[in-house]
Amino acid sequence: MSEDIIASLKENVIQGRKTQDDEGIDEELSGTPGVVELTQSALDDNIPPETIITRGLTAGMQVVGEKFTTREYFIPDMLASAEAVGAAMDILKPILEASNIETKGKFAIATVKGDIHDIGKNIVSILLKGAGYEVNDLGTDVPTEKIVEVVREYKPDFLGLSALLTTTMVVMGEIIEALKENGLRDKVKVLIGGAAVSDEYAQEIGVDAYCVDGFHAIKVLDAFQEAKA
Ligand code: B12
Repeated sequence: MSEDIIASLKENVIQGRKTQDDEGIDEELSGTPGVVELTQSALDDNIPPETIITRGLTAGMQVVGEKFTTREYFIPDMLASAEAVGAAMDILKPILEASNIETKGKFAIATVKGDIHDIGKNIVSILLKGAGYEVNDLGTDVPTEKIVEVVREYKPDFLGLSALLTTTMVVMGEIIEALKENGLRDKVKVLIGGAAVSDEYAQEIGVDAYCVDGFHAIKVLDAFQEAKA
C-alpha cells in the first residue's frame, strides 16, 4: 500500500499534476489523486516525510529532468512538476519544521546569482529549520555582494549555496574568493548543493562540504557541532 502511494506520487510529479483536477501530460487523468492528495494519503498512512521527499517528490523531479534533456518535456512541463512539488512541500512544512529544539546555530542559504531554481533550496531550508537551525533564506538569483554583506552583518555560523546550472556553479567559487577578500572566509562554514555540483567541485573551490540533499546536510552540520564540542 505504502509502496503504491509513493509510486503514484512519483508518477504524478512526472505528470505535473498538482491536484485531482489536473489532467496531466498523458491527459484524462483528472479525477484521480494528484500530488496534493497523495502526499496527504502518504502522511495518513504514516509514511515518513523523508520517504515522501526522496522517493516520491525528488525521484519524480529527477525523471522530469531526464525528459527535459531528451526534449520530451519543455519548460512549462518542468514548471508544472515544480509547482506540484511546491504544493506537497507546503503540506509537509509544518511537520518538518515542528521542533522544540533550542537553536543549533544560524544558517544563511541562497541560490546563487543567475540561477532561479529554488525547490531544492526550499526543501533544505525547511529541513534545517525542523532540525533546530535558525534559517535565513535569501532567495534565488542572489548577487555575490549581497551574500558577503549577509555574512558580515547577520554573522551566520553556516552558509548554504545552491546551484543547478553548470553556468552558475562557477559563481560559488567567486563567492568563496569574495569572502576571502573581505576577511570573512574563516568566519563561516560553507556547504554547497544542487544538481550541478559535486564533492570534487567542493574540494576544488575550497568549501567545507558538498551535500547530496537536506538530510545529508543535517548529518554534516551535526558532525561540525560534535567536532566543535
Ligand atoms: C524544475 C526545473 C526547472 C524549473 C525551476 C522551478 C523552481 N522554482 O525551482 C524552471 C522551469 C524554472 C527551470 C528553468 C531552467 N532550467 Co531547470 N530544471 C528543473 C529540474 C527538472 C528539477 C530541479 C529540481 O527542482 N529538482 C528537485 C530538487 C529537490 O532537487 P535539487 O534542486 O537537486 O535539490 C536537492 C539537492 O541537490 C540538495 N541541494 C540543492 N541545493 C542545495 C543547497 C545546499 C546548501 C545543500 C546543503 C543541499 C542542496 O538538496 C535538495 C533537496 O534534496 C532540473 C533537472 C534536475 N535533475 O535537477 C532542471 C535543470 C536543472 N534545468 C536545466 C536548465 C537547462 C534550465 C534552463 C536554462 C532552461 C532554459 N532553457 O531556460 C532554465 C534556467 C533558469 C535559471 N536562470 O535558473 C538543466 C541544467 C543543465 C545544466 N547542466 O546546466 C537541468 C539539469 C535539466 C536538464 N537535464 O537539462 N528549471
